[in-house]
Order: sequence, then C-alpha cells, then structure tokens
Amino acid sequence: MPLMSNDCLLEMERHFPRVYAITDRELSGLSHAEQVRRLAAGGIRLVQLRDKTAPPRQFYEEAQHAVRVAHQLGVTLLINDRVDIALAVAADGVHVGQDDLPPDKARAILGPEKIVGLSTHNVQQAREANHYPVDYVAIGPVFPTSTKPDHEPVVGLELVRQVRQVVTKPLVAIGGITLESAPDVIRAGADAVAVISGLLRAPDITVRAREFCLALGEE
Ligand code: TZP
Ligand code: MG
Repeated sequence: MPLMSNDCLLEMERHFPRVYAITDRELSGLSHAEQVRRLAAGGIRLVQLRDKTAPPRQFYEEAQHAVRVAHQLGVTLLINDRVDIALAVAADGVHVGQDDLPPDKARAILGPEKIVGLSTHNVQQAREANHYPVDYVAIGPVFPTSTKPDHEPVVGLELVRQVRQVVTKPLVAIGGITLESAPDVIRAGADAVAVISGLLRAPDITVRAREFCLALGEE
C-alpha cells in the first residue's frame, strides 16, 4: 500500500534510512520520476528532488509525476528549497538551506505531519537546529564536491563527529560521499548519507543504489 505522509514521518522516526538519494537531471540525464524509479529499484526509500535550473512550472509538473511514482513504490519524497511545490504536489516534506525560507515558516506552511529537513555547515548552525521544528539536520559538505559549485567550506569527518555530539535529531551527512567513504561517514556518527554523484554517475543507478544499501546494512 502506498505510504501516506504521516506514515512516512512515523517510519522515519522509527528508522531513518541510511541512504538518502538526491536527484539531479543534468548529472543523470533522466527525469526526476525516472531517477526515483531506478533508485527505488535498488532499495532506496528516501529521495529528495533537487532542481536548480527548471522553471517553477516545469519543476512542479515533474515533481507531481515523481511523487506518484515514489508513493507507488513506498518511497518518501522530499522537495529541495520549494515549500510551495512540496505543498502543491503533496510531497512528504521539504529540505531547506540556511538561505531558504526559515524552517519554522516551512513547518507552519506544511503542518505538523510533513517532514522538514535543514542544511547546516558548522557546529553553531547544527546546535541552533535543535531548537527548530525540523525532523533531521544535514551537515556538509563533508568532502570536496563538484555537484554544488558554490558550496560552503568542506567540514570533514571530524566535524561530523563534533556535530553528532550536539545534534539531538537524526543527522544526515552530505557532500562528496562515495560508496567507499560512506561507511566511514556513518561510523563518524551520521545516521544517513545524502548522495548525488556517488549514485547518479554510476553506469547503473539501480546497481549502485543496491551497493550503497548493502554497504550500510540496509535491507
Ligand atoms: N549540499 C552540500 S554538498 C551538496 C549539497 C547539495 C552536493 C552533494 O552532491 P554530491 O555529488 O553527493 O557531492
Ligand atoms: Mg536550498
């Protein structure tokens, strides 16, 4: 049965998926929906749609399609940046950064049953996130990455360890994470790794998704 958003939140509270995939149309050459389909076939249960170039109408239409596919396949689907689009397509939630709509405003718009995630880039921001109405906190970039050209300074595994000590919510690490480095990131204290190129640059996205899930002990 398709997961409704409330079920998604309850499920994430019980077990935060270790592999959190983020879509990229340019890197993959695929629609968001097709990326969701291939990632889900490899066992991934949490996907964020990220699109920095599509006009809002196009992103909305693609997100609408991707949400249908995700829910048929039991995947929790979050939207990057755009709280309005998350609401319009009945996604499971939103991921916001430090320069986006503040998380309490995203929460006010989406309501208590949706998922709100927040990006942080240092210990101070991560500590502040404890007081925001967010369901998880992301820290990064952990390693150098070319996927986000304007990224904040690389934080490294040591900062993941430090942030783990102060963050009381599920911790997602992001940035330059590969199949090889992912287990180290989890050992440093992250609950999950958020990955773009490590998944989407693979010759077969489904096979790579499966490898990530197996490497991190996910079914
Ligand atoms: N935020 C911090 S690093 C990053 C984002 C969106 C890019 C992650 O992409 P990749 O390809 O997994 O390094
Ligand atoms: Mg953002």
